[in-house]
Amino acid sequence: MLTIWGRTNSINVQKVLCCCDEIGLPYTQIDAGMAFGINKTDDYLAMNPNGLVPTMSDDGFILWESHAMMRYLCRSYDSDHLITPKDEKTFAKADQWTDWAHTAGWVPMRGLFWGMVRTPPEQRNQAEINASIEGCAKVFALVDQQLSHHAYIAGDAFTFGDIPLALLAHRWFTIGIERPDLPHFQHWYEGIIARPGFARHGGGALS
Ligand SMILES: N[C@@H](CCC(=O)N[C@@H](CS)C(=O)NCC(=O)O)C(=O)O
Repeated sequence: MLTIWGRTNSINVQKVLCCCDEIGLPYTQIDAGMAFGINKTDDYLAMNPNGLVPTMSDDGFILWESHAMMRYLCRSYDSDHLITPKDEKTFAKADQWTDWAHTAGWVPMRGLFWGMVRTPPEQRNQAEINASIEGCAKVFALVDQQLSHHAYIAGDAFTFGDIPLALLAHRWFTIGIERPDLPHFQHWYEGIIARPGFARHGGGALS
């Protein structure tokens, strides 16, 4: 029995939920974090001493860090290889882009997301938001270039590596800003947002 703690508007929780939905894996989701609380309680901290979401229990096996959770779920449960490449090199490419979404993609997106979605208009710092837009445009240009050669980020098939990037893309294309034209990135995003497994938790309104 799989239990996932974390509010459904968190990008890191969404990565894990999208992964389960794409694999067709049943789970129980429990709201936790921000307004829901729970993540600072002793019971929660005993599972995840960081006090962050998501956290997962697989029949008592506790795991945190969204990317470690995605890899665990893919390797343990995706025996049909729906989103988990059989080939180690393709797996490594999917893994590379998954971590890149954290280390390169989220850095500028965090400023844009918090500035535009979680800050009231009268309190926004437009200079910081503009710098975040510029940063996002730079990293997404790199993704656009990759997607000019391949249908998906790790090659010709959809993999778990597309999930973190598509969650960033959803924020990029949904937040009301002026964006440079990145046609391959946009085309790829439109294909992914149409996938029921992704759209259920990855395609909603931002909050
Ligand atoms: N590297 C961690 C980051 C976890 C993280 O920063 N989670 C945020 C939500 S995206 C959080 O717990 N924020 C506090 C809260 O929701 O109360 C992961 O990928 O799981």
